[in-house]
Amino acid sequence: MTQEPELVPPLADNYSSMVLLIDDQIMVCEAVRRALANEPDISLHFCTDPLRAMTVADEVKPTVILQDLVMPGVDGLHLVREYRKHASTRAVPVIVLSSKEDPATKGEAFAAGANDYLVKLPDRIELIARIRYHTRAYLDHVQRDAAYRALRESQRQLISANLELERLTRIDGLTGLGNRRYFDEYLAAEWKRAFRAQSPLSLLMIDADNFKRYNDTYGHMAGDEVLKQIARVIQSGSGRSTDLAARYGGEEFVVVLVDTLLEQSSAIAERLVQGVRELNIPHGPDRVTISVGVATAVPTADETPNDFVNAADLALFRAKSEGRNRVAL
Ligand code: GH3
Ligand code: MG
Ligand code: MG
Ligand code: MG
Repeated sequence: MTQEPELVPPLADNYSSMVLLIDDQIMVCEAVRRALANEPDISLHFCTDPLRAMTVADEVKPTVILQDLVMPGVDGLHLVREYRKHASTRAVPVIVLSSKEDPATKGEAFAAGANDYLVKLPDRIELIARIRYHTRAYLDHVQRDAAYRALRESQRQLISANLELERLTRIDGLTGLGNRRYFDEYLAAEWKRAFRAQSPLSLLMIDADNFKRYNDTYGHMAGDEVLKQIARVIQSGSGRSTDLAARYGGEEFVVVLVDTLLEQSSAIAERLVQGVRELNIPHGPDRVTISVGVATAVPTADETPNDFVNAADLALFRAKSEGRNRVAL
């Protein structure tokens, strides 16, 4: 018995071919089976019912589809187009296997999405070579695709981790409000914006009253809980999403109100004072309260955000010296 020459050597293990043959003629299936019988790296699954082609392709997960054109009830080209539409078969190489030899039919097959075209019955060596070639191309593609997806996924994770990290650098750990650093940045930016637009900017400087005594009486932990509750009042009471509420430090908070006049800002400040009072947190014979200093300015060229903070601080000092639990302008 003479050994046929092997033009293309079998592929390595990871390149095993799974061939799905769709052909209504059992004779063709039998011939292809015989042609591939001695190739350990090539498995064959055939289906003589073209109506089941998509279902079988889904199950078999072929690395190559051998597709007949003329079949009862279904046009082979229609099937090729269907493979291209479904996720599971979109990239699977399709070799059209037909007895038609005219260029027009071949052109139509390629236009429908076929990757190759063989005239029945093809030479055994050519058939095997093309199956291996397309399997390799397909599996390489699948691998690259998976690697690409993994890369995209890890990039996505990195980006969201960075966003989270950036968010954390702006947040006060105890209260969840903005932190001092974020406040400084935010105020500087809004100050510039208000200067350009010549619009009013307001600042509330908020300080918990007699808080040292609160800690001394109830403990630092209880004090922290109170600060959280005060922060919640400030957060929900300061209104629009463009306003920033932040912890300035210790038991002091700030609210930046953009495009807000003195009258509106002092009304907001009054609401915050009332809101904290209405928490009804016992503080000795009294309740926990806050004092608020309000400053409003249309920025000028020779003023700085620092001057603005000092103005609000001065107002806060007045609120304290006038008896606490109040707003001062
Ligand atoms: P005033 O009404 O004049 O503001 O009196 P005060 O006692 O609040 O003022 P002072 O600045 O003398 O003290 C602030 C106190 O706030 C000191 C400290 O015990 C307390 N404090 C500052 N930061 C924190 C904090 O993060 N947690 C707690 N529990 N207490 C804090
Ligand atoms: Mg046929
Ligand atoms: Mg203080
Ligand atoms: Mg205080």
